[in-house]
Amino acid sequence: MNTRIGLIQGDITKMQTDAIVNAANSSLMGGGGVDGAIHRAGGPAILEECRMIIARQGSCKTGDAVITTGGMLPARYVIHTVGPVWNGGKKNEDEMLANCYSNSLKLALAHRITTIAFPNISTGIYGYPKREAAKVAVNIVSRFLETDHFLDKVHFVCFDEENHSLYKTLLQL
Ligand code: AR6
Repeated sequence: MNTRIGLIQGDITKMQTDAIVNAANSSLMGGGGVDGAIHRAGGPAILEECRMIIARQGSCKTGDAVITTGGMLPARYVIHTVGPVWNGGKKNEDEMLANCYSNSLKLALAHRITTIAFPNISTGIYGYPKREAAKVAVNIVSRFLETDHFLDKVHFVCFDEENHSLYKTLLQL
């Protein structure tokens, strides 16, 4: 059990952390699932900044992360990352998913963010098996925290009971 990792079942848009992470797509133009919920709750400022990012750098690649304001959300920032679409497991999905978490955490540190909340990236519309995704997420975040001493708390926010129970077991809570 790592006291710098928290587990919550609920809606990530309600999190009062410095940043919340969005499971976006490479266009950064919004979508369904958690992406839709974040844009709805955060308002148009987020989409406006996403547009500027796309104009500057082009699309956001799988595993990469970018940062915008949180708009009307309680969180100050939204870190948008693009998870892999599940393709059977032999297309480097695990590495790309791990990159989502580590690149989001690196970006958080660059902005002096100390509290951050992650959804279960790729486990909805993108079809990544929940158990496999949870193992990747817990491993990479735990490893990251071994060498980082700046972050206070990383929350995993699970929307559904199945993910919540998988994380509970993996985190030994
Ligand atoms: N708070 C926390 N978690 C949530 C919420 C919420 N409000 N709503 C859904 N989830 P998904 P993906 C969970 O489909 O699989 C979008 O259209 C959900 O139960 O949101 O990475 C994007 O634009 C699931 O466990 O993201 C992309 O096109 C997890 O969030 C595509 O979907 C991720 O599910 C990304 O697919």
